[in-house]
Amino acid sequence: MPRFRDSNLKSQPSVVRKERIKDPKNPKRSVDPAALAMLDKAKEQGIITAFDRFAAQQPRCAFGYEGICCRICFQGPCRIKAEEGPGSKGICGASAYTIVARNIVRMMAGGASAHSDHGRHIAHALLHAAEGKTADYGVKDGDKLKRVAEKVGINTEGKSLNELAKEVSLAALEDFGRQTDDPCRWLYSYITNDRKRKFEDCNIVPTSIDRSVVAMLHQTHIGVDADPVNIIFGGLKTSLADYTGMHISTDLSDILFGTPKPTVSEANLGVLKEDKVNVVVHGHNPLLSQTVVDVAREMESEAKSAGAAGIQISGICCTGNEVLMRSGVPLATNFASQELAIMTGAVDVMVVDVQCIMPSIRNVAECFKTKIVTTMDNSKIPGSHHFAFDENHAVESAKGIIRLAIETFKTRKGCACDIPQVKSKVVAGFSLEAILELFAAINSERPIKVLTDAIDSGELAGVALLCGCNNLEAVHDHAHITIAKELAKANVLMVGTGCSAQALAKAGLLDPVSVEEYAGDGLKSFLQRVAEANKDKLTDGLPLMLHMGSCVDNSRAHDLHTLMAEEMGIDVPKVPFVASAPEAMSEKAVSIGAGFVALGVPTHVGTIPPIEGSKLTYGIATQIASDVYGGYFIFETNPEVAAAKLAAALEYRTWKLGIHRNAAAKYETKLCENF
Ligand code: NFS
Ligand code: SF4
Repeated sequence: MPRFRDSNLKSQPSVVRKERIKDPKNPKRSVDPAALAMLDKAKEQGIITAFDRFAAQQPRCAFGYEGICCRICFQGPCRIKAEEGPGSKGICGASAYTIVARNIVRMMAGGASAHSDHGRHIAHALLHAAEGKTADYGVKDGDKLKRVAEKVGINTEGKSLNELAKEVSLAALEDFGRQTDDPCRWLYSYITNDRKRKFEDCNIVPTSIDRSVVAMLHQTHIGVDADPVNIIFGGLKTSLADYTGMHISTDLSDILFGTPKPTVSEANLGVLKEDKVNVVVHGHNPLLSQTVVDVAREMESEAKSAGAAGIQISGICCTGNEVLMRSGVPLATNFASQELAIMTGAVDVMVVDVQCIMPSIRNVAECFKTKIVTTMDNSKIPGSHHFAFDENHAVESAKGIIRLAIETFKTRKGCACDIPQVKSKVVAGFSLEAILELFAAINSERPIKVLTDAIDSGELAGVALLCGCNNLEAVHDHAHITIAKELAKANVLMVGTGCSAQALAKAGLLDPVSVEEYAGDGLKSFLQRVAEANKDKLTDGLPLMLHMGSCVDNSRAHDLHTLMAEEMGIDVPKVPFVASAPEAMSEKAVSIGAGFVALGVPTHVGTIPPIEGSKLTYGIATQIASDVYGGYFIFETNPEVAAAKLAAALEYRTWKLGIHRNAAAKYETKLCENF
């Protein structure tokens, strides 16, 4: 990690392990007023939630927490129990560094699988739509289809949209199963040439998604790789396969459902309506949620004949982000508080697809009228309803789900609900295309220059991506909100995704009025200037953070980073761009984070992943990563200190770039390539 002006700022957390979890036995650990109200209700009614189960799990096993428990073969679990002697290694002789490295890269393989399988599902839907095999989906955004085709090197001339969609989806599917040694096409179409060289030099170019995951599981089988650097580099290859899968998901979802544009909506449990049929979509895949949203619009009259005032759809987790971005559907809540939405008693159906769905939602639903509907072959919860969802039965299944919700509403009608009257206005929908269009109102030739000029002039301190999950280990939403407020004060332009963006949405930080309260002078003038130039499109102004979408849409943020690098004439690790996952928890977060680091981004994580058990592996994540890729991890559990570290990382890059630019001007040379 580079040295910062304040030498107290390091990549290690400032908080010792014992003090990291505030008040671990107290189940009321949230700063969201709606969640707190529901936690009180849960206590009164004796309903157990994730907040209680977190307290029950304390204290956690130190071996697992530090990553030095190995369960890769069943001679174990082996734990590293001593500094030396037989207890200092696993039965097979694996050292702490091998065990920690193997564990963490297997998490990357899990994350890459989840994102990519989602992308594959969408690629199949696009292919079948293009071949006329399903009537339920079709190309909605032909312009995006052409842009993507051109970007990945497919000739568009003289081809119909369906011909092109078929070619693009087949090319995407090839990235999953290519057997030659050519690189993943989506990865190589979007990164800089300098990054390609770097990845080739380090031998971490994935040739296909499936192959890189299989290779990773092989490499970490008992008795294969013991070298932590080689294992972690294998993990980085998998994380670049993850990036490939995420980009495919974003691109093909935009083609099928439209590229997001700024939209006004609301967030938090107050969006649920007692007198309406409430359908909550939860999970990740827009194939399901977008169809439910579209079908619900056509079924309003059925709901009204059942005595409801209409149908209210709202979202949780990333599928919620997908439909917010494209259709302005309000957000109910984010990951940690998913059970609490059911606690309102107002949810008729919670329909789930894949990932981040707590199985406990079914237990909470039992205490109310709520029905849980699962939809995917690979994601079922015992005791819930299942509507098999595939491309050929999408509309039919969505209709069945809405009808079940209407029937449930009939039995719920008249029962008391407890909907906390808490909600905030939200302006979201900032795809990269939407952001560039806003900038184009100021500089139509080179829109991205509006941003890089603002950094060069010192108006903005840089760009930060806020992303990632909730983790019950943290006080729900607190770190997301605190870091956002601190970075806003420091004039950092923020973009966001995932449950992080949802935390800010609920807290009112995606309401443009928050700019006046929290933004520093530079950020304020930048946002106001861009909003002013786009008065016709942005009737409500710009919010403090630009919501770019779900977690797969971190690919949009990477593209912004790459565009900045190209405009500034430098490679990505020199751009003042940082990322933060203040409350990360999932395997997907591990693979996204590792990908960010390989793409040259200083990446803060506010909840410590299980790697502290090996100083060597920890050093690879923080120090060696920085030396090789220019990106590195910053671990910090205190959000104020984390914001200071992120601001310092930006300052360091701007300072260094300034020095090299001055030197280049003074000596009339080109900008040095290797700083
Ligand atoms: Ni991302 Fe989205 Fe949320 Fe974390 Fe889960 S919903 S894909 S993994 S918890 S941000
Ligand atoms: Fe133990 Fe080695 Fe088996 Fe891991 S792989 S459980 S360290 S014997």
